[in-house]
Amino acid sequence: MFSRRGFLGTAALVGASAVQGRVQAASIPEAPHMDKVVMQPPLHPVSGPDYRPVVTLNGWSLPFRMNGDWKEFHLVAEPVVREFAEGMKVNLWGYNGQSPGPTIEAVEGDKVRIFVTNRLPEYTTVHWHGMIIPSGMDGVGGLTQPHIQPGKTFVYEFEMRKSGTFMYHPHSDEMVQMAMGMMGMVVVHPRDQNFRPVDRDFVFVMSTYRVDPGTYLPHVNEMTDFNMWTWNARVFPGIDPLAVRLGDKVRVRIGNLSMTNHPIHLHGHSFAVTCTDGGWIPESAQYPETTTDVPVGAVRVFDVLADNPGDWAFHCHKSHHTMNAMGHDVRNLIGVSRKDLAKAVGKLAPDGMAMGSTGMAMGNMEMPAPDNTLPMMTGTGQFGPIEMGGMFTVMKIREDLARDDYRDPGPYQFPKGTVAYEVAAPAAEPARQQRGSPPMKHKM
Ligand SMILES: [Cu+2]
Repeated sequence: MFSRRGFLGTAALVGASAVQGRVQAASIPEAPHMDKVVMQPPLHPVSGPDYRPVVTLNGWSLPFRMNGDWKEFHLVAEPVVREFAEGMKVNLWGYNGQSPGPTIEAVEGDKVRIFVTNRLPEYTTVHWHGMIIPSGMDGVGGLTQPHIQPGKTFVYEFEMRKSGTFMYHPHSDEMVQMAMGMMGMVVVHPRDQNFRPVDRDFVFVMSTYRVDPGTYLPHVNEMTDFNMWTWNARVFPGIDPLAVRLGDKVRVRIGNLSMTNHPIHLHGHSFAVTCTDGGWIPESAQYPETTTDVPVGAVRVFDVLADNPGDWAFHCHKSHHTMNAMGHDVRNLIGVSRKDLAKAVGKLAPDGMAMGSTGMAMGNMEMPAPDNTLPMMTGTGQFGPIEMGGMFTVMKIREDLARDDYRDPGPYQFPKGTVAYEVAAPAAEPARQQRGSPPMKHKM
C-alpha cells in the first residue's frame, strides 16, 4: 500500500536544534510515502476508540503512531508528480509523494502531534483550516510562527477539540503553493460512535489548475482561466467511482480549495448537508437538496441513503468544469452551413476542420492531441461516449457489495425493460399537434 520512506534522510536534514517544542529529533516518526493514484483501503484504527474510517478518492489516510497518549503523524512537503488521468502527468507540490496530501484522521479529544518536514525549494507552513486550536498552532507564516525553511522540521501539537471535516494547506507563499497543489483533508470522528454513524464515508478536495497542453507545470499566477477542474487532483475518467452498497447510509465530505465555487450534484437521490467546516448542522436546520454549492475555502458534507440502485452521475454542475483542457475562443457555429464554411476555411487553411455546426458532440471524433494533455470530453460507458471530463464521476450503487469493498463494480446491469429506448417511428417529420389556434379566450 505505502512504502516506508527511509527515515535516516529526514533525520540527517533536521538536526536536533531545528526541532521546535517539547520533542526531540530522535523521536520523529517515519514518514509514509504513497506512489499510487487509486483509492487505498480504509485505515481502521488500531488503538483508541473505534470509528468507521473514511476513504479518500484517489488517495489515502496518513498512518500514525502512538507515543504515550499522543497520536503522531509526519507530513513531508515536497515536489511530486501527479497523474491527473491516464495520459497526463503534472509536476505539483504536495505531501508524502502525492498531491493532495494524505487525509489525516483522528478522534474528537485526541491529542495529535503533526511533524512537518519541508523538502520544497522555498519555505512553507501548514494551516489547519476550520480547526479550533491555539493561535500559535494555526500555521500562518509570519503571524503565528516563523516560516519552515527548506530542510527544516516543525511540529504542531493540539487537541482535536471537535469532530468534523477540515482542511490543511500552507499559509506561506499561499498563492503559489496552493496553485501547485499543496492541500489535504482532516477528518475528526466523533468520540460517540452513535453520533450520526454511516456505512460508507468518502472524502475529497477540489482544486483547479491551468496546465497548457504539452506542458507539465501549472501557471501559478493564473487567477480565473483554469483548464483542469479536479477532485483530488484527478479528472474524469481518472476519478475513482464511489462504490456503494444498496441501502447504505453514505457520507460524502467535499472541501474546496479552488478559486471558484462548485455546485455539486448527485443524480437519483436527495441528500441533506449535515456538516460544514464550522461543525455539524442540527437536524432541524437540514433540508433536502440534489445540488449543493461548495463555496471557496469551505467544506460541505452531505449524507444520503443509497436506496436507488444504478449508475448515478455525480459531478459539478458548471458544465465547463466537467471538461478537460479546452480552448475558449471557439465560436458558436450551431446552425451554420458546414459545407459553405468548410469551403471558405479550406481556402485559408487546407487542413482546417469546421466543427460544431450541429452541436459539439465529439464522442466519435479522433483528433491528434499534443503530448501530456487530455481530450476535452471523454470517457466511455456501456452505451457509448460519456463526453465528460473534469469534476465528474459515478456513484455505483449495487446490491451485492461486501461491507468494506470499495472496488469498481463495473457497469450497472440494468433490469430488463428499465432503460430508455427507441421506438419505431416514420423517418419523416413526426405529426405535431397544433396548439394555440383558435386563439384562447382568457377569463380573468
Ligand atoms: Cu465546478
